[in-house]
Amino acid sequence: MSIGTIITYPANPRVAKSQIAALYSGVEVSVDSNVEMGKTNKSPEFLAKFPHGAVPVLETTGGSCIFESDAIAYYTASQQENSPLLGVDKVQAAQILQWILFANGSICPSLGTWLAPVFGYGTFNKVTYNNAVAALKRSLGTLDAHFLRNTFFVGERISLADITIACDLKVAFSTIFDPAFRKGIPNVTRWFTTIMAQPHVAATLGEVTFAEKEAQPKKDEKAAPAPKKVETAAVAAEEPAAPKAKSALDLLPKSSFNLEDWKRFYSNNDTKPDAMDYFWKNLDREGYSIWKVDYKYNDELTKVFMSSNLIGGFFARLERARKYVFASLLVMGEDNNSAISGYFVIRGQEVPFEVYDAADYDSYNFTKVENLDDEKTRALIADYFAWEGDFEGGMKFADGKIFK
Ligand SMILES: N[C@@H](CCC(=O)N[C@@H](CS)C(=O)NCC(=O)O)C(=O)O
Repeated sequence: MSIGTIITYPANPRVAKSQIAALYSGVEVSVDSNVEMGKTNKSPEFLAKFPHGAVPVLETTGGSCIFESDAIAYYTASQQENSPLLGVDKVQAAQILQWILFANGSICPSLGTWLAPVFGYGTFNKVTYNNAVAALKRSLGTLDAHFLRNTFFVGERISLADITIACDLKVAFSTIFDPAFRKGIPNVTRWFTTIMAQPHVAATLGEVTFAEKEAQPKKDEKAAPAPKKVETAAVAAEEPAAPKAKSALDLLPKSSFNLEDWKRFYSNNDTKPDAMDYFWKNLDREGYSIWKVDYKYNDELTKVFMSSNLIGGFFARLERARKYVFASLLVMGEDNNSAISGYFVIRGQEVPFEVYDAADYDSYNFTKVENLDDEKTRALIADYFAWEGDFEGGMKFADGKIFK
């Protein structure tokens, strides 16, 4: 059972702190990435629970509310009795807290000031910018001296401090910490690389790209878009703000099948038979295609909840495809004997850029379903959409996620 739901905007790197802690602690945490910044997080219902109106936040299964990504990650790690992520004694516990507080007080604010104009969230001010870079260098210098003699922040193994601070720094390593900057903090860079290579970290964050060139602040105020959200800490977003590109899919001939209507109908009705009847009656086969999707590395899957997290990660990275795709992806089987597969309904007749550009795409086989009139095929798709039935190899449904 999930310990609760983290509420956020899509692909928020601060959420990864808890997702990684969950993998270490053997618990499941759900993520609802449907926050529309400035709207959802400022609504009276949201503010009644989370008065600062910032994300991510966690609503625990017991109904408690927690904000601040590090506190959420702490709660997640603490689900495991005597979690090694939280230290083996009181001194270690305090030192872990020390580094997390140090990062929040002495790294994230200056990092945020540096990154904001780079991502177009704030106006560039030379003095503020230079001060932030200088302050950050000083704080990273403290870390670099520590990592000259230590592999991890505390003790001889990874702790919550390594996880949260590596997540705070990830976007900086891939955008503004260019080779020259990294040369100035060789021990921090080595530590960061070590943390990124830990299996639970890599499973959550994927492969990290190191900046080749320092991304520059947008200095032309007129060119910078209005601030979309108030950034108070280090990580603004995964990517620098880019002009909104029109999708090639928007240029396809108009379709009679309205994907939004289908998603709504699916959500509000029984899948069998009502939603499936609606689906086959309304589907425009010229305008949409259906794909069987199978994970390529089922042999490597272990815990069912970890496989669910893989699906969650894939879906989070498909955000740009939301207007064009509906999908049901399931984990079938049990711990240490499971498979991930499902069906995607996709605008057009090809797998579009919005899907194949997602980091996880290469881990899946996408096979176009051609025999859409075949009763057996339709029944299987209905099973996948309804999360019930006998799946390939006699496997039973274990968990699933819908992309809608
Ligand atoms: N220290 C907080 C920072 C949270 C934060 O600043 N979130 C931003 C988005 S990345 C936000 O929701 N800003 C809206 C606001 O502060 O009103 C954490 O780690 O959770």
